[in-house]
Amino acid sequence: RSSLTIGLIPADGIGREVIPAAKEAILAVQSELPPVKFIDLLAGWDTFTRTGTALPSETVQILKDECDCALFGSVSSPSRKVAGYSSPIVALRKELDLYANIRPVVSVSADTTAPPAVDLIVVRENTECLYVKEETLTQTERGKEARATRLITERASTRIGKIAFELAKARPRKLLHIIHKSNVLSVTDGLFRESVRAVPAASDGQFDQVDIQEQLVDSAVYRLFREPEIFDVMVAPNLYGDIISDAAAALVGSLGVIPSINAGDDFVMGEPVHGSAPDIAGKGIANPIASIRSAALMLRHLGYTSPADKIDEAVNETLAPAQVLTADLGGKSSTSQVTAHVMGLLQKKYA
Ligand code: NAD
Ligand code: K
Ligand code: MN
Repeated sequence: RSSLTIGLIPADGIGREVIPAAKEAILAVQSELPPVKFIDLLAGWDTFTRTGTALPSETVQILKDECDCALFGSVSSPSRKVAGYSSPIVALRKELDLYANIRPVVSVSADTTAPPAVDLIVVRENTECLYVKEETLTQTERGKEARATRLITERASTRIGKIAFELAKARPRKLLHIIHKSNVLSVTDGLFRESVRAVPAASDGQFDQVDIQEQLVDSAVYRLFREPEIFDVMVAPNLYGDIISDAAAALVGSLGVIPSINAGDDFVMGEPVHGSAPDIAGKGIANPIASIRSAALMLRHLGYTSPADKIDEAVNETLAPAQVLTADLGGKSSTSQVTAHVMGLLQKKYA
């Protein structure tokens, strides 16, 4: 790659406060990257209220034609149905075929010699399940009736399964839990489970060392809270993966530290797992760590391992001493103070 063009889509709420921190992190490691260019792009609720669309076609076109990757903040989607509005993040995942949502959740402690208490990756299928958003409302004799389509395909389950096996294979414990509810949903979740289970047999022994386990989604959450150390890589259909990763975030202190990438075969988009946090938006106190880590995860996915490692180290050197933290982690520092602290540590690594 002779250059690296990164689309920046802060979108709404705290997305606008934390995506600048991710940009700063990339600028701080740019000596190890090809020449970097950023393109600011619009999407979100605010864009919808001003232009009538939450995802302007120009944004999609520039991402496809000019960008190597992107960073997305968070969108404020209303809980009620609003005519003409549709979540841009769900649309982008489909539009760019970003079929894998990879969400590492790792605890950081002051004792750097002890293994982390929580060290897992949630691998969430990112294009189907209930997120196909085919919902209908009908008026019946007995009142209103709402239905939703839950789509599970062999193709999408197999390709997310492959990603999960590859991640598991590269980790020391090589353990994969398939999360499902096929005791009840034997057709849909049954297909997900079988498709993931069929991956090793079709992969020429590549995944022979991976230990395959299963856990029903409800007891998976229970076990996650009681004994998080049993999990290594967890692969799940879209909705379960969304819920499990927020639950796992609580185990390591805050949603404000959990990064993700939305990855496809040709494109990757970093994104903090959290939403637009209207309760704290505009106050300058949002935790920028999830976005900074998302930048690192995106660079790692693109093969830039050394700068990604340096960003992650600077984040860990900030979290472990627990002196410069935002309020969600019990601290008193602002978004800009935490960002400046991480950047200071990063600068030292390049001095
Ligand atoms: P949320 O993630 O925005 O917030 C949940 C809680 O975590 C809040 O108390 C919030 O203050 C806190 N929090 C989240 N990120 C934080 C950070 N970086 N620093 C400190 N505290 C943080 O979830 P929600 O309240 O359920 O949703 C709010 C809005 O965000 C909704 O409109 C929802 O649709 C949207 N949302 C968007 C995405 C996305 O863009 N992919 C994801 C989830 C929710
Ligand atoms: K987000
Ligand atoms: Mn979520």
